[in-house]
Amino acid sequence: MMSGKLSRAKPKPLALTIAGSDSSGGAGLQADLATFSALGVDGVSVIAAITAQTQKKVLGIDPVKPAVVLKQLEAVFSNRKPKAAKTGMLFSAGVVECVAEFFGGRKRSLLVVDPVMVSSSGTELLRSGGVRALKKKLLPLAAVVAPNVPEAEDLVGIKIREPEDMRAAARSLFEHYGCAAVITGGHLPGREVIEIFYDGCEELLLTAPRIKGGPWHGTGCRFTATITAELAKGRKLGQATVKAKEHVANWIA
Ligand code: PXL
Repeated sequence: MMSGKLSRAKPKPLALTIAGSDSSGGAGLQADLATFSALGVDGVSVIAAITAQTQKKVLGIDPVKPAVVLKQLEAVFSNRKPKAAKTGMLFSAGVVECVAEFFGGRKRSLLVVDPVMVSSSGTELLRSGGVRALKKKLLPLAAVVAPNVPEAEDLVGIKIREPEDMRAAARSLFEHYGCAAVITGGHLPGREVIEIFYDGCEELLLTAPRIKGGPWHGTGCRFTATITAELAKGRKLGQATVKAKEHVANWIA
């Protein structure tokens, strides 16, 4: 007979990704869940679009109906609640609106918005109506938005040529939408890759040497998935962003 107290392992924090499936496994939902797992965080997922792709090319995209996205969200939240969530490829205005309505009706969640618009191979992953819905409905609910340079140009409406422009874009996103912003600078030329974080109080400039051989499929997803995982663990946004930069550099290396 056993005696004494049973010691229960503390459950890991839980994080949610709402994103597109990437059949190549390099980006999207698969990259997000792999990142959560690598960082010691349990993951749950909502499939917002289905892509057929190789590492080099998107061969096809199938949308997922907003009602199906909503059902998955309800199923996830009927169980253990995620401590933080991220959005990735949402593809249609209908799905963006459905996600925004779902989170708008809950008390402010830790929501990381990766405004995925175009794949690294150049395919559109968010329709133009989706960009409008993202700006109007989803960004005002976000804790942080993390665009790359072309996405930030689209969201803010300025041309980004140098780190000073990234700073201006981060400030503009904060002023327009009330959320923190991280602009990832991998698209700008230079031997260093720079990220700028701004949350209304703190500004961080993060740099790391560029690793030759890019563009790297899935770095944006892994960057924002790390921020989400670290938020789920209870880390503050600025520190979660520092961790994300480290994690992605290690992953590429
Ligand atoms: O890296 C952006 C991204 C996000 N989500 C999915 C993708 C990609 C890039 O290809 O396929 C599903």
